[in-house]
Amino acid sequence: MISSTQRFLLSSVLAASLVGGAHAATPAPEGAAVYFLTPTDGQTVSSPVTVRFGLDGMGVAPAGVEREGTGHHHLLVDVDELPAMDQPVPSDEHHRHFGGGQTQTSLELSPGQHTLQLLVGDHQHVPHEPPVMSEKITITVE
Ligand SMILES: [Cu+2]
Repeated sequence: MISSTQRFLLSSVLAASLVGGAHAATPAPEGAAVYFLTPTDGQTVSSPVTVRFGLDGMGVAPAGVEREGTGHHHLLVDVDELPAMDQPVPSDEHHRHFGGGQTQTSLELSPGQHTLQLLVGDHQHVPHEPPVMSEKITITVE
């Protein structure tokens, strides 16, 4: 975890590096946080897994709707290397978009260990600045 001071410094550096660039990142509301309501880290579950997304300090809006202080959820499944934070989140079986504004899903997973992580994207599926991202949790599917 990084402190809010580090976060602020990081934001400033990133913001400065964007000055003059064509792309302006969507700012994350101060204190915004995303996390898993279910399942919890280390939990053993059976498939399909009900995954519930928790979001504090900002709102959910469908993809394509530009509204300050909002975004939509992306669920990263078994992703080791995070996607680029200045581009739209990829869309494939490892990067699931919830562009309708959904806050939960039913996920089919094979038996064994899997990792899950949440990443909020703006109206264009691009992470906020700084990114609003959950911890990565590991679950075991029976
Ligand atoms: Cu998206």
